Amino acid sequence: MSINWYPGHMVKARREIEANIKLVDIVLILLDARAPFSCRNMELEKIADKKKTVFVLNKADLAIPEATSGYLNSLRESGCVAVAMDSISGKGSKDVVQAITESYQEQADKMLQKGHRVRPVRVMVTGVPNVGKSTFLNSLVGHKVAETGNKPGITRGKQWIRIREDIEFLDTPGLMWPKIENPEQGFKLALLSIVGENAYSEYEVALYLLNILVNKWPHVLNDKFKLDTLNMDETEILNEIARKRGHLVKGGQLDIEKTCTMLLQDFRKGKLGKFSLD
Ligand SMILES: Nc1nc2c(ncn2[C@@H]2O[C@H](COP(=O)(O)OP(=O)(O)OP(=O)(O)O)[C@@H](O)[C@H]2O)c(=O)[nH]1
Ligand SMILES: [Mg+2]
Repeated sequence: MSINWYPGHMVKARREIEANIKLVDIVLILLDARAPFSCRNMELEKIADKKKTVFVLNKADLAIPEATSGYLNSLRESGCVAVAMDSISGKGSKDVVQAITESYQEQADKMLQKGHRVRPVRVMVTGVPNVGKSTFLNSLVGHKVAETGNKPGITRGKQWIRIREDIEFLDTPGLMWPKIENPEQGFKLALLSIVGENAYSEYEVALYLLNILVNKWPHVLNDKFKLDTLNMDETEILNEIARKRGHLVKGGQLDIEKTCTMLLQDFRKGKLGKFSLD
């Protein structure tokens, strides 16, 4: 077991989410489209369950589209509302807005029946670290909202950001802690930078990456690193990539550390292609 994950802030994060959920009608749960099921935290979903929830598979641009469709279908079959989004380009934002307004419809109808005016729907964003919560919020709002947040001294409770006449977002996204149930999930979360780099060794995560590439996407190794054969184990592949890339330390030995860092960076930036891991 090489993922040492002790989420010390879990209790504080949970309390914060519990408090904020009381203020909203809808909770958006952001998941990484490349491994949405590995990002889920059922304990926190149970808290969110008191409200309507919408799953947003973010970073869809980095995932294999067919796999994303499959994940969406499986979430929908289990009764969830789920959409995909690329927060860098904004692709999918219309689907997000539609999912929000549809999820609010029942509540809005009740207000009308009682003769009340329908107030804007209030929404909060939650998700594991690095899943793109801030980017998502900025993308929907259309400008950086960090500056509008509560600065020290002028805090007067929560700030709301109006993204349309009928939708308001809570300014601070709720941080959810991933719950690691098994080593495989831990490796995926490390690969996606969802657990911090202190929790794992880059070497082991790089070996995990090479293992899934060999088994599922061997062409990536051939295309990107010009390996002539994959008839060797992952540590040998790693050496071979270091050799091909000329990663050397003084004295001419292979700089495996540098190769691991490069591999993980390239994967995370999408330079090795699109991947779906769940
Ligand atoms: N390709 C791609 N990158 C994204 C997307 N959304 C966010 N990112 C990138 O993912 C990284 C993390 O994004 P943030 O918005 O800071 O994530 P966060 O969830 O707010 O992170 P924390 O506040 O640290 O928990 C940044 O480098 C973003 O540019 C997306 O839809 N596609
Ligand atoms: Mg953030």
